Amino acid sequence: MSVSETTSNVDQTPRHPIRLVANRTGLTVDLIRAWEKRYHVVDPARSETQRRLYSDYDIERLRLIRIAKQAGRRLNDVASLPLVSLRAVVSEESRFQGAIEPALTREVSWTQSTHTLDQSDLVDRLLYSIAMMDQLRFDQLLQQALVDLSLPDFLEQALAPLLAEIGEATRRGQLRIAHEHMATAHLRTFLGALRFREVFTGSEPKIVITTPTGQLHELGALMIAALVSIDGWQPIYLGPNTPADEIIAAVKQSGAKAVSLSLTYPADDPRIPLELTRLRAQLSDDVALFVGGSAMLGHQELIQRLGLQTATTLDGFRASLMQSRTSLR
Ligand code: B12
Repeated sequence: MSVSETTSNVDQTPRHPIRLVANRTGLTVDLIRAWEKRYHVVDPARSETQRRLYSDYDIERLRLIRIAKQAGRRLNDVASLPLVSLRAVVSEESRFQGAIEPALTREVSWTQSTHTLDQSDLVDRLLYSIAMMDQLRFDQLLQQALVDLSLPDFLEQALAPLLAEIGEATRRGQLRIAHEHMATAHLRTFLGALRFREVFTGSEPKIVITTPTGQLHELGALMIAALVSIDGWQPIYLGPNTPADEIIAAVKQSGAKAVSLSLTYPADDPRIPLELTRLRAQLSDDVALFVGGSAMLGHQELIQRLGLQTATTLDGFRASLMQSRTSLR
């Protein structure tokens, strides 16, 4: 055993049965036994009844060796490496493997170090909980992040990059459609609840928030709905895919002073210019019309021509919204 092995801070008390080890490492019981016999990857203790007993240290070794093997390493080459070298191998591989493996390695070290969230790899840990289909953990991480971060930082630094990573990982086949659906279904309710976290008196100016006809991605709009509440606006969230005439009706009935539209996909839907033009023409001049989202970029000329308000960052959006509020007085 090398020096780094003896100084490793991972608990070496033998206490876990092989089934638990299989669950935690993603290996089958048979494979664990075979790796022990053939490659001596771990050397479990025995209980009084001769059952194998593994430590946290064994579990971490097995998890890291599994990742290294998946990345293409030969078991013979990694089986006897000390923990510190295994971590180095896996972290080297993770730079080439994309989102999921770094999440896995960081989760391993996180579980053993501290339970305080470290913002720098929050996105990876969220991603990891999704990859493990662990909705409870996903929710806990989101709740904790909201304690650690302001709402704007939570949205911009955690959620927006997380959604981009989910999109990429799904496209690359590292996450399944089911993972993406689990995450977005959860975020819909999670973000939805944030809209009413602030105390409202009922006298706040109102803003109608939605996405236009054909735009089914709604998380951007939900992020906006959560955000405006902290600046003293009362959000009226219509859900996605709302025709211009219905948005107009909602504004008239509620007396809203602003509308926010999120465009995500598809960017080239010919209905977008028609709906935006109709909205601007039918809404009274004192109703501010905001447009944002990743698919907005292709419509700059139209946005300028119609005099719509826009922003590329959430901070920029808040600043413009603040201005609209001042002009209401
Ligand atoms: C969640 C998701 C889904 C969910 C949507 C669930 C739901 N109820 O919303 C589901 C699984 C249903 C889905 C389906 C599809 N999706 Co999808 N999806 C995503 C994902 C992962 C997140 C989308 C999201 O909500 N983004 C919203 C926010 C976070 O991003 P944003 O628009 O950039 O907004 C930011 C700012 O602009 C700002 N903002 C937002 N609104 C506003 C408004 C104002 C006024 C302002 C100022 C700012 C602002 O706030 C945000 C944070 O900074 C993205 C990945 C990604 N990179 O976004 C893919 C993604 C958008 N989807 C994509 C695709 C291709 C699809 C499908 C065609 C997949 C398929 N083969 O079926 C379908 C199409 C469905 C349809 N007909 O529209 C592609 C689009 C590619 C493209 N641009 O051409 C993406 C980019 C994934 C990818 N990398 O390929 N998807």
